[in-house]
Amino acid sequence: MKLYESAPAPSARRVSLFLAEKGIEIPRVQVDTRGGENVTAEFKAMSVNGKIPVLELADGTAISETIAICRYLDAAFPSDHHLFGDTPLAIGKVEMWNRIAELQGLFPAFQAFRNITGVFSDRERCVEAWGEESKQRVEEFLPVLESRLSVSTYLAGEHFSVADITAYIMCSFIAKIDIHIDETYPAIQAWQASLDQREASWQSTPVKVLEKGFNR
Ligand SMILES: N[C@@H](CCC(=O)N[C@@H](CS)C(=O)NCC(=O)O)C(=O)O
Repeated sequence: MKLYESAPAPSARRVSLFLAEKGIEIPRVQVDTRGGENVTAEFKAMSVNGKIPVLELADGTAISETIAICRYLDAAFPSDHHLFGDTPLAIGKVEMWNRIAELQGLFPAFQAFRNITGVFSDRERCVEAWGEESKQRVEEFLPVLESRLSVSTYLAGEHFSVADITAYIMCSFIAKIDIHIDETYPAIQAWQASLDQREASWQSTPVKVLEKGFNR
């Protein structure tokens, strides 16, 4: 099993935090996305969306999409640490909050960053107005997050879940579009601080084998 990633990228960090929480280590290959390694025909032959992260299994099967990778890992390495919930109600709530955090927070943040900065204008059309609109949607989502975290320890309830990983990554990524979690958001700040203290090492990426470059 190999994980193709670009370690500092937010989608790669989501998988890294999931792995750290589960205590799983897998070999990783660093893909230079800014340099366009992920848009080569070779990479696209493996990765259906042409993006990182991609998990390649021993038989060559490739799984794209962050949450699909996390779900695969969760099933392949069963443990009592249930990041997708462990009861029908918990599973439903985790799914709900993870989708809300993605659809209303993280993905608009990606759109804002990409369309405002034009970082990937070598491979996609960038529409600055769409970037600004997306940024505003992120700003409008923060009060939703604040109000949820002011009544709940974690996003989906009293247990830490993959939804917290998604929202946490969003909250740190938005600095790139000049949105900051300041004192207007005390509940978000307290939740961020508590996640920074988690036992699983969130600050360092556990890397077993670090290869540079995409060589198949
Ligand atoms: N929906 C995908 C998004 C993945 C994604 O946007 N990956 C970015 C890095 S965070 C990437 O590969 N960017 C390079 C590019 O778009 O060419 C997922 O959740 O895995």
